[in-house]
This record gives sequence, C-alpha cells and structure tokens, in this order.
Amino acid sequence: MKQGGSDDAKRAAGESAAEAVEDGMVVGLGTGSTAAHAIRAIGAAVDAGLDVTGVPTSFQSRELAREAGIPLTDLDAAEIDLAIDGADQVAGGCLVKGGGAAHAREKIVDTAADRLLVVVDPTKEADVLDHPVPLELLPAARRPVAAAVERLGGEPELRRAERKDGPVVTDNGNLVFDCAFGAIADPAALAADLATIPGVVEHGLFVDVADEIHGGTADGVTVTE
Ligand code: ABF
Repeated sequence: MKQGGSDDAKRAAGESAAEAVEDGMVVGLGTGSTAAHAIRAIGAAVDAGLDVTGVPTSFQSRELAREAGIPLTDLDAAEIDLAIDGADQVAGGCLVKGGGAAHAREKIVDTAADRLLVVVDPTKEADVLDHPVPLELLPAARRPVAAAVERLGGEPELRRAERKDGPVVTDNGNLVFDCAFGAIADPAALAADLATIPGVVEHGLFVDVADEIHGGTADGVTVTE
C-alpha cells in the first residue's frame, strides 16, 4: 500500500464520507487505512444510535467493522445504498485500487452500491493515472498472464509479502501482479484489455464508478463529483 499520506488528511476524508451515511442504510466498507477512518466514524454513529448495516470488502475491513461495533451482512442479503472505499491513485474520476490486495471484492461491493464515495489523501491525486495496476490472478495462470501483460506494454511484478518470504495471497487464495504501464492515457481501453486475459480474476482499474471523491488535507476536505 502506498505510504506517505498524513493520517490527519486520511481521517478528514474518511470522516467526511461517513457523514453521508443515513439511518437504515446498508454500507459497503472499503479496505485500507483511509477507509478505516470511515469505518471508525460509522462505528461511533452506530454507538450513538444510528441503524447501519455494513458489507465488508475484505477480512481486514470485516475485523475493523466488528471492533467498531457495526452489524454486518453480505452481498447476498442486501442492496447496498452507499460504499466508502480508498484508492491508490485518482485521476479524472478513474481509480487505481488494489494496494490492499482486496480489489476483487471491493469492485463487487463498490459497483453494486447505489453510490460510491472514494476517500483519499493528497498523495493519491494525479492528473493522469500512472500507478502500477494490480491484477488478481489464478496461481496456475502466472506465466501466461505475465506474457499477456507484457504484450500490452506492461511490466508485471509478483507482489511479495513484506513480513514473510513468499507471495501475497488474497482472501480468495489468488496471487497479485503489480503491473507498471507508465502513464495510462486511456484507462477504459486498458481495463477492457486486462479483463479479457484468461486467468485474471480482477484488475485494479475502476473506471467511472466513483460518485464522489473526498480529498482530505490537514486543513479540511474537498469533495469532487
Ligand atoms: C484498498 O486500500 C485498496 O483498494 C486501495 O488501493 C488501498 C488504499 O489504502 P490506503 O487508504 O491505506 O492508502 O482500498
């Protein structure tokens, strides 16, 4: 996950998005340290009597939601009114996500929601997407997926776990490639190409799915629609 954004900025963004949660809502709970601030703010609102049910996007967000006292459900049981999630990079309404290796479930929840609020600190905001694009892939497809990414002009790198010697394994039991493409002039076209590679479970380009971007700074929040 990209480091650098101040925690005050992340907290401002997360708490700003959490203010959109209304009584009776089912809320998609994103993954990462910025979305974690939204989860804690929603937990405080639940403590104060707000009736909210959460749909987590990862083991991490589920555990955070449990600690925050947010009742949980899953996609089978509920329509999602609002999702709040982080990003690795935002440019022109398109996102790169997947720094937390949870983008497959995040994309399911985020796109199923009536509204998606994305919460970021200033280090995530860019004019053009150029962050490596995460791919979740079936372990057996490692070699052909790498070759397909290279044919598209990308440089696939297997994501390794920081604390132990070995690859990152997602909640779904798959591997993650971080694919550097440089500046991405046409995110929609690249997203379409990546989605057709056999063995790719999900890519981390989220094109035109965000309804609001809550950009936190140490001094406040800017909301972009
Ligand atoms: C997850 O967390 C990923 O999809 C996203 O890339 C990452 C952002 O993490 P953080 O908010 O900690 O920077 O949502």
